[in-house]
Amino acid sequence: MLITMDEFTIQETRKFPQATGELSALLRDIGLAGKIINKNVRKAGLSDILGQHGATNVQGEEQMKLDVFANDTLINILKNSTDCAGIASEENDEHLCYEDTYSANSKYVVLFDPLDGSSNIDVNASIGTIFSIYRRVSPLGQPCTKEDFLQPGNKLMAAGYIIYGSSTMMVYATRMSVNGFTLEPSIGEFCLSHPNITLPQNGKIYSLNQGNTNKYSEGMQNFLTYCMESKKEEGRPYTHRYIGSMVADLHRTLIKGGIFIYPADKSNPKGKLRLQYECNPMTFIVEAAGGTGSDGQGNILDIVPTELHQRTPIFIGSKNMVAKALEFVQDKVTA
Ligand code: AHM
Ligand code: MG
Repeated sequence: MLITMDEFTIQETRKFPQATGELSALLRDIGLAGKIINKNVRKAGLSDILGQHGATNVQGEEQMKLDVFANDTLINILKNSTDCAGIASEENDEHLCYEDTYSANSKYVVLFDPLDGSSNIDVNASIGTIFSIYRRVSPLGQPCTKEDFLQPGNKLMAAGYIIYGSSTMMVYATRMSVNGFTLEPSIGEFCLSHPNITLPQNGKIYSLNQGNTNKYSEGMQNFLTYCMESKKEEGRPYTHRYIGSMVADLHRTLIKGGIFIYPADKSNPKGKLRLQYECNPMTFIVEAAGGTGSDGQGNILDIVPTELHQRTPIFIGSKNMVAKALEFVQDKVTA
């Protein structure tokens, strides 16, 4: 029998008598935004016919770039939801507080990357929305503050992503578990398809932009040599897979095991990916599934952010593979 994401979330919430249902409501709102974004992502290849960004279609609607559309959709749905005090988005320079009375009294803030991997739209590869939910630290009844968004990942209440792939899935994690829900298009509901996702401790896939090898540190280059070395009894050489869309690469890592790396390199001494919008939520999900995430020195989730858009190197995935990579790069993460 199908269990919808809403049914599942409510059942889980009932296990905690003190729960108010606000977190479930937020997850439902993010799921709704995901369905609306999905509807437009599915039409992306028709943009030449429907009109490019800025053009007006036959219904008189202005066509928007998909990442702008995704950002606006999340901002508006969370504003209307009244369960969210404010948001921060990879697309906006500053955080945004919802100042109506309901929102000001709500205890959660949401951070998101509305459409990650958007350079993959042109080639019809998977892209995704990544989100994080924190309990605010500012007093209820007042507008949220920047401090609410500068909390370390170890304070996350929930995090997840929606992947617009060969099917559309929403995966979210709480401290208890990670569960995946596939969109059933005929009823427009996310339905439980991947209960209790657990990441294998070992993996055979390494995932990174190998084209950047010359820019990597010596430790990273030695790790790549280790991955490619022939040692049949240890399952090497490993397989290399890289889509260049973090949600897609992490989704595969979560299901099959492996390691995903975006290290520091000569062009990006702090790495490329964003701590709050990409690395924290993904590490929270992967940890809840039994894996781990590091910046090369320590756990990603322990980094106390100082800026909204800060970047970090990331080594994330199966515990044993991450530990092995760190043996090569520890103390040598800067290229
Ligand atoms: P974006 O937020 O501008 O889409 O960039 C993030 C993306 C990730 O999805 C992906 O892991 C990474 O950039 C790929 O970068 P590169 O092309 O340097 O390998
Ligand atoms: Mg991104």
